Amino acid sequence: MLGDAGFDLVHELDLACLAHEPGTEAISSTGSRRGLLIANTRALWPIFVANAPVGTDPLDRYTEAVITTAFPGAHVWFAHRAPYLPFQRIAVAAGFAAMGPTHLAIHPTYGPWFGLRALVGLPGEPRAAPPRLPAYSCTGDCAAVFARTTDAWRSWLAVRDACCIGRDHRYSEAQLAYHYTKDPALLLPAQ
Ligand code: B12
Repeated sequence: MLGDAGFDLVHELDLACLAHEPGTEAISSTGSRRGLLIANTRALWPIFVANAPVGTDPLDRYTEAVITTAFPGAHVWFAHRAPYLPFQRIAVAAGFAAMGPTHLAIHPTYGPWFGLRALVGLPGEPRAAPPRLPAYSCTGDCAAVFARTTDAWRSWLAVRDACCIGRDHRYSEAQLAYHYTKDPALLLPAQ
């Protein structure tokens, strides 16, 4: 169901792995151990565009509607909701991604081309220990691009483009432009 709605990356974790991660006290205080980290690749874009709710913050509201419907009664923390949880560090502690020299979390297959959306705490024991990451061999070429960032969103896009991992999974131009600008016109059907 989550995959059909565009949230195609679901990573099991033992929430105990966050015990020493600053800023995650709200998670440990629930006592839940079985966690799911929910993310998306570019697969989300066409599904979201076809189902985007009208009004402000459509992606946030779409995300909340899908995930709360999928896990009724569960603890759910959304990456977009303040007070923000440190989702990048959660992704690293969970074995989902490694922290790159650009402070972007890098997935071994998708590189920087994913969005972290939510963490779900379920009842019961964790299903699997966090898996070891496949070797992530970083050329470090991105660091120079990161050092040149400005207020222009294209300069931040250049940081993602400089990552040596996951280039085949780059977002479409429309998805990219939407994530950086939130321009609602990008959600309208092509004329
Ligand atoms: C607030 C926020 C922002 C703010 C402020 C960031 C800041 N430095 O203060 C703004 C709007 C500027 C921002 C921008 C971007 N962000 Co941002 N942001 C967040 C958010 C919602 C909360 C961060 C936070 O305060 N965490 C809580 C604190 C306690 O944890 P922390 O580990 O100390 O957090 C620090 C880092 O997360 C860092 N940070 C946040 N965003 C980014 C992006 C980059 C490139 C860098 C270097 C650092 C950074 O700033 C935090 C405070 O110092 C997170 C989602 C989340 N809940 O983590 C996304 C998140 C970190 N952002 C993300 C991204 C991709 C970006 C952008 C690159 C593009 C975008 N918006 O799609 C841009 C880059 C900058 C730009 N100018 O275009 C992704 C990172 C994915 C990844 N692979 O690592 C996240 C996880 C959102 C997601 N849905 O996946 N972001």
